[in-house]
Amino acid sequence: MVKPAYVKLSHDPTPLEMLADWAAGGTPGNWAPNKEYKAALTRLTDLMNLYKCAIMETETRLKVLNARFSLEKERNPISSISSRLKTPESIYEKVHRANIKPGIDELIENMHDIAGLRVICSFVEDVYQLVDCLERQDDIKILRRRDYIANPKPNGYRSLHLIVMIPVFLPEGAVDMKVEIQLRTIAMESWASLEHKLRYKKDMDPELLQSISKELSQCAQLSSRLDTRMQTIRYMIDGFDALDEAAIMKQYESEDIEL
Ligand code: 0O2
Repeated sequence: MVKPAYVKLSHDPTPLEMLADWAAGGTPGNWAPNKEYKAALTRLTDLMNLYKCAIMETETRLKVLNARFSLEKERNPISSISSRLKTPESIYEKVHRANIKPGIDELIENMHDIAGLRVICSFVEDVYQLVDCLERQDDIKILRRRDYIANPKPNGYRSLHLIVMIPVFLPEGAVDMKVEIQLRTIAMESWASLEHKLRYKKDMDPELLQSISKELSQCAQLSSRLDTRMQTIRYMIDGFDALDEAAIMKQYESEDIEL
């Protein structure tokens, strides 16, 4: 198909316009305010709104679970929830980095974290309980589960990541939307946010970088042990009913923590 001649935009394109141009198969700098571009821009605007709604829907589900837990167990498993909608600028950067084929369907298929939520829990057990509850919700489909708590990354990163499909109920019917949920403890969050800062230090002296990475790796081990001990203390406070006291004491004895 021969595309209509490109004309230049009369203003500096916004990141959303650049993304629409990419989706329509345009060439950066040679704008295509043609039919494909206009349709892509309309669809992208709608899509971003849908992702925003998916974040709201997911957040509500998590808050409901938190409320039920707090009623039944007299404590909140969720310490905080934060959410973010990936910016068009960041999506634009990622489609090129990940070499995604131009197109909105391709974007939906291959980009999993446009809508993202981070759930911070007090204890590791809370993370697994929440995931369990989400998995049991009939209309939520788990597309991907990555358990970096059971299997930490080589740098020490721990967190549990889910990619889910959740229905968003609109006046015209339900639409399934993809959402990324990262669940972690307070200790994991504090480690990850510090480590995240390191990722953006591109011009750091290699020796310093190596020594910080080593220090971070040791902190990751300490933070993992801290999570285990905090969980154990909570069991002790709540009572040993469901637990094997001997196993807990053994765990204590085996911990050789240098703080
Ligand atoms: P940002 O800036 O936080 O958004 P995919 O989701 O498939 O495109 P990937 O890397 O295969 O990407 O998925 P994975 O392993 O589930 O990790 C995705 C996100 O987890 C990252 O998003 C980070 O938020 C977080 N993450 C993963 N590994 C690390 C790590 O080693 N350290 C820290 N601090 N965070 C990590 P982005 O888009 O890479 O970054």
